[in-house]
Amino acid sequence: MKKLLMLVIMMTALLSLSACQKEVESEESLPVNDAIEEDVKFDFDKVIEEPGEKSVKSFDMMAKKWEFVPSTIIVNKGDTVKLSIASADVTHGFALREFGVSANLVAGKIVEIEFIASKKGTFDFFCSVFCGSGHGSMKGTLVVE
Ligand SMILES: [Cu+2]
Repeated sequence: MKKLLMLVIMMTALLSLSACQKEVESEESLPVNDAIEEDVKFDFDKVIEEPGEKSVKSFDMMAKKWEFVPSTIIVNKGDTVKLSIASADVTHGFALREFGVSANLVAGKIVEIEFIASKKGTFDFFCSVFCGSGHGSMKGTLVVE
């Protein structure tokens, strides 16, 4: 009777031991799963960035003595920015140095300007054609988020 009890105890011990081994095996296979998840995450980040780069932001703007209306433009990094600028009185200019933009705004005409907001930051644009006493303060701001 004692021998049978011992046998049962040994069997139980063996069974629980093999159960432990199984757990260890499943833990060993985890790093492989982690590696796959990291790859998926990397692709996911890429997808998030791409739609922003393709969007187009269009603005109608008025230039007049001595301001731009609107004077602040907010876009996202990567946006294609299209400005349709009309001068209401005399010839003005539109200059945005950081993006290589410079144009004359002849009175009575609508001038189309297009550039890509390729870097984040706050940038000043200004009138580049002398237009009178307030010329020096004829400025606006482009915010690229
Ligand atoms: Cu001016």
